[in-house]
Amino acid sequence: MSFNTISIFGLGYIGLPTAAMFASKGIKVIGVDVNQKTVDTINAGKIHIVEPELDVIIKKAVDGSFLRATTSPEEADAFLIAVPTPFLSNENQDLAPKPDLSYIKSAAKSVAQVLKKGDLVILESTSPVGATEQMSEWLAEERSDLTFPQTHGEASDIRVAYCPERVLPGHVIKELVKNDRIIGGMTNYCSTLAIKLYETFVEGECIVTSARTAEMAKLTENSSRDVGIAFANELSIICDKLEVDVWELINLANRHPRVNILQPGPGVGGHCIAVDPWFIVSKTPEEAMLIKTARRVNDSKPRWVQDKVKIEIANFLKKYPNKKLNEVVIACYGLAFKPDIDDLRESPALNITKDIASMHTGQVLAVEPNIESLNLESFKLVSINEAISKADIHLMLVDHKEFKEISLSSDFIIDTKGIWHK
Ligand code: SAJ
Repeated sequence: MSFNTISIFGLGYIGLPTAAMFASKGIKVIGVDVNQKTVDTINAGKIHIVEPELDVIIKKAVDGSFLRATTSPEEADAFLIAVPTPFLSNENQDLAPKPDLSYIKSAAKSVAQVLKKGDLVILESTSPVGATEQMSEWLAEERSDLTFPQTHGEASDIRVAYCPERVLPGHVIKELVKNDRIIGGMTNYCSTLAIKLYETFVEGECIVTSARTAEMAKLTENSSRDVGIAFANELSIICDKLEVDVWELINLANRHPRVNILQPGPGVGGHCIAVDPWFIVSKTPEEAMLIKTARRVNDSKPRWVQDKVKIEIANFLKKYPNKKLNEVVIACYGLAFKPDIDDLRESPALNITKDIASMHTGQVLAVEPNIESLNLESFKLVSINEAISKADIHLMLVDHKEFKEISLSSDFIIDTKGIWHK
């Protein structure tokens, strides 16, 4: 079977670069998105997200008529679903937030309208275990005239697989091509077809497993990182209490040949690592004790940083008794969710800065070299030099490369990333 036309549902951070990669290989790609503005932007040969190299590839693909975006489904030989899977926050704080599969459901219903015998449907969205089987059920509910792997195995009309993306924001184009790809077909033939599809542009190895294992693999990768970061964050809090330099400690411990501790910070942000572990916890709340605790540890770190700021304000006023509280200027360095990007989604640094601005009666300055302007009134976006010269208290939140050059002589520094420590 050959794939002449591929349709990708969800033209966001994963769907759009994936569409670009297929189109760059001369395959006809139809991108489907519910957002008309996104569709119009892409059809104009432009992009609505920030990702290095992507703009050039999309322009070429659209100019060459290999990529076209639309809001309604069209026939294709393979369908890739890359829609968001957010979680629904639980009113009961003790319970894990539940994944929201409604975007997958509506994409599946949309795909079902144009499915024909022999088509391949791949779910790429990060999903709880069992979501691919559920998606296949939703397809079957809509199309009783076709057969699906859950009832007809290898003989089914439609092939279904789960193939998670594992690319790092900021390096998406390179990683889409070079990373190994997990291929979780609902049957062996589903996997064979999925490999054939990805081999169009993937240079990494395509490794076959079941759909459920592929789903769990994606969640495991991000949960493993979350647990690792939680360990580092917990160490940073313990070390602060014991007056041990956590950065020196981690460097020393990491000299052991079998120890590799990650870096502490102000908390875990972004739309993957802070979310995906909950997909495991919500399915197995009794068993996933470590994963749940790691989430709680990382989620509690921003509050700890704010408490540190309060202590530092008190120390400052003790040293300068003539100053009033509302005269104390605080500078926050970095707003993005990680270094050297402009992405503010689920950013602990942004949330900490906002919270400090709402708690503190004095001026709060923020420095974010990757962002030119911000529509927020509670704090002022300033240059590095202005922050250094005006602030009384300096709070390092994101280790952007620009901040590593800074040399501060102040006694009032809170360095959550360890780049200014002596
Ligand atoms: N962080 C730390 N300490 C560290 C490493 C990271 O505090 O030692 C923080 C970062 O500052 C950030 C958060 O963790 O706030 C997440 O950053 P990240 O670089 O670890 O991960 P993401 O969210 O940009 O991308 C992850 C990647 N997953 C893994 O590395 C296992 C990526 O490969 C996935 O494709 C992506 O999630 C995804 O889409 O799931």
